[in-house]
Amino acid sequence: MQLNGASLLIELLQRQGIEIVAGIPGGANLPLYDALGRSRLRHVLVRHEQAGGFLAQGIARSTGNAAACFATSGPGATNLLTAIADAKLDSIPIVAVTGQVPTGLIGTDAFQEVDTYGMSIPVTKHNFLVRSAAELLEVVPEAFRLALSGRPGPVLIDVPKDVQNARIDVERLPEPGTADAPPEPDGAVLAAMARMIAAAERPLLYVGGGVVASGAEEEVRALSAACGIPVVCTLMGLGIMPPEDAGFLGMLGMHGSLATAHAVDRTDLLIALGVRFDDRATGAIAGFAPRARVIHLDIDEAEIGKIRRPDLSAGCDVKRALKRLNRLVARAERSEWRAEIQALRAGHSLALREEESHPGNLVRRLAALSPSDAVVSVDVGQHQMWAAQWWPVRRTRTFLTSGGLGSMGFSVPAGMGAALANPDRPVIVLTGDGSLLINIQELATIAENNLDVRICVLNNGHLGLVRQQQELFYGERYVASRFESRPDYAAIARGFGMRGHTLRLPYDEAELGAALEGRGPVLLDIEVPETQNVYPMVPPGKSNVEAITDAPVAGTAGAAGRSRA
Ligand SMILES: Cc1ncc(C[n+]2csc(CCOP(=O)(O)OP(=O)(O)O)c2C)c(N)n1
Repeated sequence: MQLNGASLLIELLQRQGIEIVAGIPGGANLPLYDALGRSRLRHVLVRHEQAGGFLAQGIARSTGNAAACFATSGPGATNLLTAIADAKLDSIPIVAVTGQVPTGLIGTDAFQEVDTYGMSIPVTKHNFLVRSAAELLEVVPEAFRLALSGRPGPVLIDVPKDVQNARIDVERLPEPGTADAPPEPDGAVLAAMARMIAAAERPLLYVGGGVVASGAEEEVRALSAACGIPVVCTLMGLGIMPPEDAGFLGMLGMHGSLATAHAVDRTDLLIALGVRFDDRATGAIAGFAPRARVIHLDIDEAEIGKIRRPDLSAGCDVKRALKRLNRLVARAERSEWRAEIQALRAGHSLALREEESHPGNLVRRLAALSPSDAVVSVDVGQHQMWAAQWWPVRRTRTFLTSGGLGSMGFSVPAGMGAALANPDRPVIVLTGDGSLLINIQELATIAENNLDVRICVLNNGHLGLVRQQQELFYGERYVASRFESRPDYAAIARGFGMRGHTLRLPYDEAELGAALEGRGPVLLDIEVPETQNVYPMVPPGKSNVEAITDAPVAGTAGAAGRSRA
C-alpha cells in the first residue's frame, strides 16, 4: 500500500493499542492531524501542550500502558517539555510526537523552529529525529519498546513536515513494540537475600514506584506478612500496602510520619525495592538507616549505589525477584521488632488535632464521600502532602502525583487522562489555588468532553508550601507567596461550562456531600485555613528523625519543634 509518513505514523500508533491522543495542531504537524482525522483515534484537543503531556501521563499512570501526545514544532514542543521531564523523573511511559520544520530548513532559524531533539535529550529516556518516512517503520515500535522496557520513561519522536508528507510503499507493517523481558534475578543473590533476612533482627521494607511499575504489590505484602517485616513507602509507593495493615507505617520522608523515621533509624536490614533513595525520602543521607545493612533491588542498575552503597543488590524486575524470594524465605514472627513497631505506630503516627478546620480532616471527609474505586489526582504543595498523609490509598495506580519533578499544574490534566482511560471510575482532583491556575484552561477540555472529574480546590489564598517555608526557615519574611486577588473559581468553572460551588469554613457536611454528588465535571472551591502548615516537616539538610512536628515554640529557632505526635 502507498501511504504518506503521517498516515503511516497514525497507523503504527493504532497498532500499538493507542486509542486516545492529546495535543494541539499547528503548521508543522498538520499532515499528522489530517491523517488522524481519517483514523479511529480519538483526539483530545487540550488547551496547552503541557496539559497534553500530563493527560497522557494520567492514562499511563492509571493503567500502566504507554500513552501518546502530539505537539507542533517550536512553542508546541517547548510547552510539552515540562510534562516530558515530569514523566522522566517518575518513570512514566509516554511517547510524544512533535512536528518539526521541513528537513531542508532545519538549522536555519525557520519559523517555529527549535532544536526539539537537542532540548529533549536530557529529559527523555530516548529521542528520535526522523529523516525519512521509511524510518518510521522502525522508529515507532522502537519508541514504544523503549518507553515500556526496563525502567519505563518518556520517548520523543520529532517528525519534520516533509517526512510527514513523503509517500512510501509499505509492504508489511512491523509488529508493535513491546517491553523486553526483564533480566532474570540471580538465584545466588536471592539465596543470599533470604539468608540476610533470616539473620536480621529488625528488617524493614522500603518500597516505591518501581514496585508499582513492576506490579509487585502482592509479593511485597506476602513477604511482609510471612517474615514479619514492617513496610515504609515513598510518595510514589502509596497503595502498595493497605493503609490499615499493622505492619505498614506509611510514607517516609520530608512529610512522612516520625514512626517511619524512627523505624528507618532502628532497622538493621533495609530492603530497598524499586526506590532510588530520593533526597525527599531519605533526608540527610548520612542519617538515613545508619545502623542498617542494605539490600537494593531495582530494574535500573544505574540507581544501585548511586546514593547509598548496598551490601547486596541486583538489577532486576522486583516482581520476578520477590516471587522467587518468597519461596526461599523462612517464615518468622519477629515479635520483639513488631512490638517496637506497634509502639512507634502508637506514639509517632501522624495525628490530627480534632479541630474541624485542619485540611487533613477535609481530605479524610472527601475520601469518605468518594466512591472507593475513585482515582485521585493531586497537585503540588501542602494539599499534595495532606492528601498523601490522609487519603487512604488502597490500590496502586489510584493516587496520581508528580513525585520527582513536583510540577504544579499536574493534577487537572492528569485527572483528565485518568478519566478518559477509566470511564467507569470517578476522578477526584485535589489541587491548590496556586496549582489550579497553572493549567486552569483545561477546564474547557473537561467540560467539552464531559469528563467525570471532580475538582476540589483547597483554597488558602497562598502558595501555601512556599509560605510555610518562609515562616519556618526565612524568618517569616513572606515574599510573593500571598495572592492579593481572590478569583471566584466557582464562577470561573461555570464560565467554562461545568458546575461550580464555593464552600466556606466551617463546612456544612450536607453541602459538601451534595456538591460532590452525581457525576462530574464539577469544581468545588473549598476554603482552608490560610496559615495551616504541613507537619511533620524535615528541615533542609536535616535527618528525617529531626523533623519538626509542630510550629516552633516562640523564641526557639528552626528545628527545635514541639512534638505533638
Ligand atoms: C511549576 C512550579 N512552579 C513552582 C513550584 C514551587 N512550588 C512548590 S509548592 C508551591 C505552592 C503551591 O501552591 P498551591 O497550589 O496553592 O498549594 P498549597 O501549597 O497552598 O496547598 C510552589 C510555588 C513548583 N513546584 N512547580
